[in-house]
Amino acid sequence: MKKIILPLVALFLCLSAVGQTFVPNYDEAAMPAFTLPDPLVFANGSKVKDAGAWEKRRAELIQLFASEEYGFTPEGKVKMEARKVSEVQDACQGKAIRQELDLTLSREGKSVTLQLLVVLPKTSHRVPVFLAYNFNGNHTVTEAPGVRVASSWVRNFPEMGITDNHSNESLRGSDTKSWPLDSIVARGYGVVTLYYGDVDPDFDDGFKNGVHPLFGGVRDSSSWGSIAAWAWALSRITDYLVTDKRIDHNKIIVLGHSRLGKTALWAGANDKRFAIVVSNESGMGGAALSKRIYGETAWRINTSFPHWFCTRFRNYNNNEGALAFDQHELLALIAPRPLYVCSAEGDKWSDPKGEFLSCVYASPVYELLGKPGVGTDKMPELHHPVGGTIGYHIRAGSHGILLYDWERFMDFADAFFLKK
Ligand code: GTR
Repeated sequence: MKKIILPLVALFLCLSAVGQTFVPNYDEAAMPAFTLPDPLVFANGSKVKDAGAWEKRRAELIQLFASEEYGFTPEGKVKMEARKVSEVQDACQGKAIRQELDLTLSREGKSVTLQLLVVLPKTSHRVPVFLAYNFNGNHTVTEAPGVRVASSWVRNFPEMGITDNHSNESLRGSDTKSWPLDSIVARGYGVVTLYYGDVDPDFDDGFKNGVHPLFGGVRDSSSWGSIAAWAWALSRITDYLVTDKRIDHNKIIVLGHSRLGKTALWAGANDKRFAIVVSNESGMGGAALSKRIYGETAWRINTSFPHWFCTRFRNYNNNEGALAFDQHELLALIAPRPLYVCSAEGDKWSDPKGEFLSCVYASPVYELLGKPGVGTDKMPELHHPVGGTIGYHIRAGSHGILLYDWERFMDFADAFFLKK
């Protein structure tokens, strides 16, 4: 008997050590009691009564999120150089112009090059664009043979022949389902995308690669993590996009799925040039309320991805109740700009209800600023988008970004961009 028990105990200890025994809570009844902080109350207890006071409270919240969760982004400027690498006039069945660009960011003798893919409908007027990272390289979002294979570090994917952290042709067009470019262009929207690993490779390397080294190596417990770096680069790309006369600078939509949805929200919170912010199934550290302890938790995310947040965020491991803020306040930072949040029924890990409730609790800030929020506190049915200046839908299916989602984002954006 001992012979069996001892190895079992050893296995259990081993698995616990690497966190494999984590059992997510999917039971509303098992959630702890919690009180959400009111976005319209300053840390000192005084109330936010008007738009002017909200700007001050907004600044206070940005400091709080930076210090405790995403980390502070350094203030220094980078030099930026754009170089056109390719251009075709017949993309998307002849309806779009597709360009590849190298955007090189340099500082203190170091540089990082981001490879942008820009797909814009052929038209004589300026177009609205979605700015969104892709997960596996520009060559995965289209089957077009000319688009470069990602050259920076990628996750291994042995089934597809990727074993040395370098991508290759086998992934070309592998994610077109998430990137319905023809349909997007047909509705008059452009897409600007790049591989997020160009900005900061998604593994824990002590912040030695990607854009972090441009700002020196000194770090403390509130220094920026990878999400903040990815968010910062979205703003640098926007510095470039506003120089492109084919793009409507007042209609740049920042969008992201999952970890990149967390990124889009933090980018949208910090940079008011993003006219609309879209979070697709961003979950923990994104749109979902942390204090609900439903699905992914602070401990789980900080353990799986120690490089995403600042190290101070680990203080909330199994201790979400101690957070002085919650993610509805991240959404509120986007007010009064339009914000769209979406969930998938099968993506319980991201806590769909927690994402919806975040919209509900961010709404009073929109209302203070004279805009309707999400307009209901009742979780909508599947495929029944709701909302005013905050839009929300939940669809059937699992974690992912589909044509259905894109169509709803464009319906939402049309409602703001096309109105007189
Ligand atoms: C998961 C992670 C989530 C989400 C997701 C994704 O492993 O736990 O927070 O970000 O990855 O980005 O696909």
